[in-house]
Amino acid sequence: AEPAPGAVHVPGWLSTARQRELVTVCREWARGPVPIRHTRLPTGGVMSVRTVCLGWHWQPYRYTRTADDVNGARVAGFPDWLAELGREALAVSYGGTAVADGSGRPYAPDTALVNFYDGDARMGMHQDKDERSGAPVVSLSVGDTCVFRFGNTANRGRPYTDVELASGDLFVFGGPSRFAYHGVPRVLPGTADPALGLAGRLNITLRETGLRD
Ligand code: MD5
Ligand code: FE
Repeated sequence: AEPAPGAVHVPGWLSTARQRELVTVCREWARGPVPIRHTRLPTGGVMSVRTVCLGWHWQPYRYTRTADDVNGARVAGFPDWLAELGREALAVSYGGTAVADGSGRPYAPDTALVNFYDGDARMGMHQDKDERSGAPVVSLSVGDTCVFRFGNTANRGRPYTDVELASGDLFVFGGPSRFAYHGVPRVLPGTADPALGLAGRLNITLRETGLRD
C-alpha cells in the first residue's frame, strides 16, 4: 500500500525466521557497548521509548560516534547485512535499490535506531531532521502491533492517518513523506505471536546520516 507519495507499507515483509533473528540481535545490541536507554531530551524529560543505536549514536538533535549522554563508549558498528536488508526493502518498495533522488546511487544506510516500546511507551509527533540526507528511512516492526500516526509536512496536527504496524511489517519513507510528522500514539500489548518471545514492540529504522568522520 502507498498511503502517501514516497511512503510504502509492506505488511508481513519479514519472515517469522527473520523476525526471530532480529529479536536475538536486538537483545545483543541492547546490552552494549552502549546499553539501551531512555533518551534524554533537552527539555529535561526522557522518552518513554528506549533506544540503542548502531553506526552513529543519536540524541536530539545530533549524531555522534560516542555516547556522551550514556557511558561515553563508541557505538557498535553498522553491519553490512543490515545495509543489504535496507536495499532489499527499497527494491520491494520502489522497484530498485537506488535512492529515489535521481542520482542512481545505491542506498547506503549508515545508522540504525532500534526503538523498544513496552505497553506504555509512546512517541510524540515529530519530524526526523537530524540527518543531512534526503535518502529514505526504512522502518521494520517486530513484536506487538502499534498504532502509527502518519501526518503531513506542515505541522504535527491534522491531517494525519492512523495505520497499524504489525510484526514483520516494512514501511519505507521516501520522497515527500521523508519529512512528514509522525508518531506512535499507542502500542497494543499482547498482540505479538507468543513464539517470538518478545513482550513489547521493536522498531528498527535504517537511515543515511549524510555525515562523515
Ligand atoms: C517507530 N520511529 O515506530 C518510528 C518508526 C523514530 C521513529 O519515528 O524517529 O525513531 S520511523 C518512522 C518515520 C521515519 C521517517 C519519516 C517518517 C516516519 N515519516 O515521514 O512519517 O519507532
Ligand atoms: Fe521518527
